[in-house]
Amino acid sequence: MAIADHSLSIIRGACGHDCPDTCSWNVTVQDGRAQKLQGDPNHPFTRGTLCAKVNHYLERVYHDQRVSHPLRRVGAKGEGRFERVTWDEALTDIAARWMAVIEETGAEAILPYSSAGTQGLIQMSSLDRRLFGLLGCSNLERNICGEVAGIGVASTQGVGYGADPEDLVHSKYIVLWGTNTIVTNLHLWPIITEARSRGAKLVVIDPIRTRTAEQADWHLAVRPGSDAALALAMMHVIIRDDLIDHDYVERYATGYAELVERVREYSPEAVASVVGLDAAIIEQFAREYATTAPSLLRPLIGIEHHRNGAMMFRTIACLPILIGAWRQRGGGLSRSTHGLQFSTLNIQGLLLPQHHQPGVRALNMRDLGNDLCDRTLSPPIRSLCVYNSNPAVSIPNQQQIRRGLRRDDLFTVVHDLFITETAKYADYVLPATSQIEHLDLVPAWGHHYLSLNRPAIEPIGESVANTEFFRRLARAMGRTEPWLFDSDEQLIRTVLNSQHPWIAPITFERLWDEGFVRFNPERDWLPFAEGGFPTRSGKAELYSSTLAEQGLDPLPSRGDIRQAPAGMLQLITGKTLHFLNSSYGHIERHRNREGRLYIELDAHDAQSRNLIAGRMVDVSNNQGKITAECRISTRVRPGIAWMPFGGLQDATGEFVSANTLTPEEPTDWGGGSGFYDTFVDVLPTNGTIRNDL
Ligand SMILES: Nc1nc2c(c(=O)[nH]1)N[C@H]1C(S)=C(S)[C@@H](COP(=O)(O)OP(=O)(O)OC[C@H]3O[C@@H](n4cnc5c(=O)[nH]c(N)nc54)[C@H](O)[C@@H]3O)O[C@H]1N2
Ligand SMILES: Nc1nc2c(c(=O)[nH]1)N[C@H]1C(S)=C(S)[C@@H](COP(=O)(O)OP(=O)(O)OC[C@H]3O[C@@H](n4cnc5c(=O)[nH]c(N)nc54)[C@H](O)[C@@H]3O)O[C@H]1N2
Ligand code: SF4
Ligand SMILES: [Mo]
Repeated sequence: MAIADHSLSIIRGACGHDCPDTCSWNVTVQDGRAQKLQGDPNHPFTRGTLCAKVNHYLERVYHDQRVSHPLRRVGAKGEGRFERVTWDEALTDIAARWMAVIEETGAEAILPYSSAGTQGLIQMSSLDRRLFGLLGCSNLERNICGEVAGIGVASTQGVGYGADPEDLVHSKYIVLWGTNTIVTNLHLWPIITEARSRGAKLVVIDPIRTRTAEQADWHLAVRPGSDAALALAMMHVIIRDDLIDHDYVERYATGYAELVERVREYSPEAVASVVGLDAAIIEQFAREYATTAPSLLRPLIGIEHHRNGAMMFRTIACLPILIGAWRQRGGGLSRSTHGLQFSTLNIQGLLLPQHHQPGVRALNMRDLGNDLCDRTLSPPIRSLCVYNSNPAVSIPNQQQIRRGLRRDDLFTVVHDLFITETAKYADYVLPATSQIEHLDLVPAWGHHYLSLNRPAIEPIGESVANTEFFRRLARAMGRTEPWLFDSDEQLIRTVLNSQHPWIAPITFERLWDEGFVRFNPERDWLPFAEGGFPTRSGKAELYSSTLAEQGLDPLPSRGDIRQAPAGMLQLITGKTLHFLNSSYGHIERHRNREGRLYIELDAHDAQSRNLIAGRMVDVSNNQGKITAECRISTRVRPGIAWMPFGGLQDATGEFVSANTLTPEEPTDWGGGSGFYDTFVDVLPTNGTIRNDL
């Protein structure tokens, strides 16, 4: 008789959520069940702590609402009623329907729809891209997060990344520019705290007095979308007062003379009302920034969600060049490390683009609602395969998305851990594994460590990892190409098989033993201390001929700053402490912490609309309407309202998303979404209020 193994084992892993921190963790397992999940104290960046969400990750893993076997719809679309089926039944039907679609209208009528629900590399993008690429399904432009910021910065400095975030510890002047670090990038905070203990000043630029702004030495509550105007006024002061590093600019930048002309009109007085700060404050900020060394700018993603998002990032990126801040450790600009990590890995080997069908159309993920409802689209979208994303919550123009998802002639397949708002509309819901049930390689966008996530427990029920889901689909469709069936370990070994000097010493075995490895071993690395900007001119482009060729403004500019129509408020819909994007909203602990759906606004704005704190209000525009609890605070600038993004129950008990109110309008370039340029009326509501939520 076999003796049961009651011994404890500790398995190393890493968080796969869409978050810059990529924390390392240890999972304690006994009798096949995970007992504890704790931060790994050995990780130099995440240092043994997790966060308000993932401290309770095992509740998510073992949640009784986990989808544990394949489900087929029995109710109406959106109702969320399903019956249990076998994997074989589901796969046979999906394969048959897809082959019929391909036969009748071509594979472009199938749209794979995914985001970064897990940002582990092979579960995010590997066999899915190979299979859908081979079939010739529509491509998806995944531009909802980070693309605009990256491309905006790159139009100035050639790439979207900058200084190593760990180098912030050497800074003497840190500007958190439209990023709520304590909520969204928690593990950077101890580094900032250490820099402050060594004398650094912390400035936060945000229209909202966030948790991070509250902790700052100086909070500049700018008007939304005005950051490029602020940066131009700073450049005006820097040039006027000759705080320029002329040697750096002459050697490593191009377009200085044109920039001097451009910023002439942007005096602090001229932009004060646009930016919403006194001219004297702008003067002081510009001078402090330019005369304290090393000074470092830290934008992350947040401000790309404006219509002038790319231009704001491009313009901000000009500042460190003018003052030569790149020369010093702890100086320059530090944002996502995503591009740096990806440029060292063998991504082509993972995706195998040589096997994809050529000339296939690409649809932007932002436009899902209109694309689903567009009967003139040729071919129309006849099937949707959703994984790693929850568009019925996170994408603008919700009403239109839901109208599209309700279409009787749309065949929708969703692979997720839970019956998400999107899954409620699916014909099939298939069970996905959590991070402690599958293997993955996890790059980070907030630091320079690459982590291996080892599975700690067997998959719950009949759930399968994304890679296995796509192997099964390929088999059901009769495909036999061996590279559609590579194992998870093979895929990771492929992506590590790169000649880049920074990655070359990292092997699968080393990651298995050590859990994480610093991918950039050069501790003294400074990206642009001696120029080396990888632009077309080889210099930092204060004037960009590439932008000119695209019909865009070649010089930094304030961009198109949207103004609220009379009587309306600008609605910013952001991230919260206890949710991770559209995730965690259905879990009691997290929902209780965030409370009922609310909108927060300034006392004068509330008074002039007869709004009372704690009462329900109707928040509406021509996109739709949401009923939310009114909160009145001094955190938000007059003229602005703030509402959490992600799933919360409204006054009627429905899960609603702030994206009911956001339009699909694109950013200036980079293909993103101007979510935060949303304008709403807020009025008292007479609707019924449920108090038992
Ligand atoms: N109004 C407004 N809208 C926004 C934003 C905002 O600030 N305001 N932010 C935008 C941004 S920056 C982003 S990144 C998006 C994010 O929006 P979403 O894409 O909705 O992000 P997540 O909640 O991270 O993940 C989506 C889904 O992936 C699932 N998932 C997790 N792991 C796996 C897995 O291994 N396999 C499978 N198949 N599924 C998995 C999760 O359960 C979840 O349902 O939202 C955007 N939308
Ligand atoms: N707890 C938690 N952490 C998360 C997430 C989450 O949902 N919850 N999501 C993750 C994801 S996907 C991402 S992309 C990152 C995003 O992380 P961040 O880049 O920090 O992004 P946001 O929270 O979208 O926006 C940051 C701040 O920008 C401010 N802001 C809005 N408009 C403007 C403006 O015009 N100018 C200025 N200066 N500020 C403005 C907002 O008020 C907000 O406080 O966070 C990640 N981390
Ligand atoms: S969500 Fe972010 S902060 Fe929380 S554990 Fe995961 S990587 Fe760390
Ligand atoms: Mo994001």
